[in-house]
Amino acid sequence: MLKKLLLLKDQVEIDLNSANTINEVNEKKALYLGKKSPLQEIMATMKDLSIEERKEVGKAANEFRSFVEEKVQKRLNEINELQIQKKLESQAIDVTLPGRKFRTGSLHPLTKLTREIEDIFIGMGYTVEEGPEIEKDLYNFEMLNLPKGHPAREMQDSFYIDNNNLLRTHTSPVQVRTLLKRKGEPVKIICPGKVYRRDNDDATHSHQFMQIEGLVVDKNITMADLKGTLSLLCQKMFGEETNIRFRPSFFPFTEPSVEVDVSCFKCGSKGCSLCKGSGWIEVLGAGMVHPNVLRMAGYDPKVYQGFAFGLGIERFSMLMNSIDDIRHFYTNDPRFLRQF
Ligand code: 2NM
Repeated sequence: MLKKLLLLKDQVEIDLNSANTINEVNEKKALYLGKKSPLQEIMATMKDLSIEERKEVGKAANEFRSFVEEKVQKRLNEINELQIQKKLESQAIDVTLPGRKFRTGSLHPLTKLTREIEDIFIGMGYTVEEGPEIEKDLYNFEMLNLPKGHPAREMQDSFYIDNNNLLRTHTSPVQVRTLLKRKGEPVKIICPGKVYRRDNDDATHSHQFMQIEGLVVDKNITMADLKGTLSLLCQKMFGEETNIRFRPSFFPFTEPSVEVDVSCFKCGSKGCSLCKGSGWIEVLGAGMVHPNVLRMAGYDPKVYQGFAFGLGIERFSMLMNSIDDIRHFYTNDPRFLRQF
């Protein structure tokens, strides 16, 4: 009987090592220590043995039980260890993999150009003024020398809200508001912002676009100041070599009024498709502030003079970046926006 137990020990180890789950280990344990195990069989025969034999067999049986329990615990520890190992492997992070790209938004190209132009004028001592997009007819037209019924209003078809209010057609009303606020003191401002004109949208027209207008009012302001200012702006925008020229024009709020051309930066004024062979490209409107505008805003035109100008931000950006359709700015395709 004792020999039988010794032989079983080898079998215990082999059996437990082939058990791969906690359940399997417990099954094997029951096989060797449970009710129908050889150990219990041996214990059942104890009552028929002598005291001497009983001692011996009892000792051997206890040893065997301890042996099995020790091996069971050892195998359970191994299985536990293996499970932890497996879990760690399945949850492993490969720190050498490339990270996920984090896409950030960016400023709209029109916002960027607006700020660039603002910076140029801030550098010349201008301040930036803003105002409402819904305007009084009074500020948008009347105080700019465009009384109700004036034929020049037709240059700017408008979106009216009622008889006295409309979506502003230019940012000039902001300048009128500023003149009224400054009450006869000198003014040196630019006014960027969105403006609205009833128009049929196409590659070069939009019913809603962005503008920057500038205004300087002080004593002894002449057209030479205007030309020097715009010359500097255009050199910063289109390159140091850029020349500008004035052509006579008409705006109701300026007298005299001019269209401003820049020498063609694409061909160096030799003549190309961009400048239509002329060597010049029209980029701005400008003029000396009309005495009526000054007077209505509370400035004596005998004492104060002023110059003003206006530019379309989309048109500037299209020229600078060879953009063929103004609608690219509004459809916001990331492939377009990413280029800025
Ligand atoms: C332009 C062209 C010429 C202009 C005039 C004024 C004001 F308020 F002083 F009368 N603001 N802006 C002006 C003059 C705007 O844009 C093409």
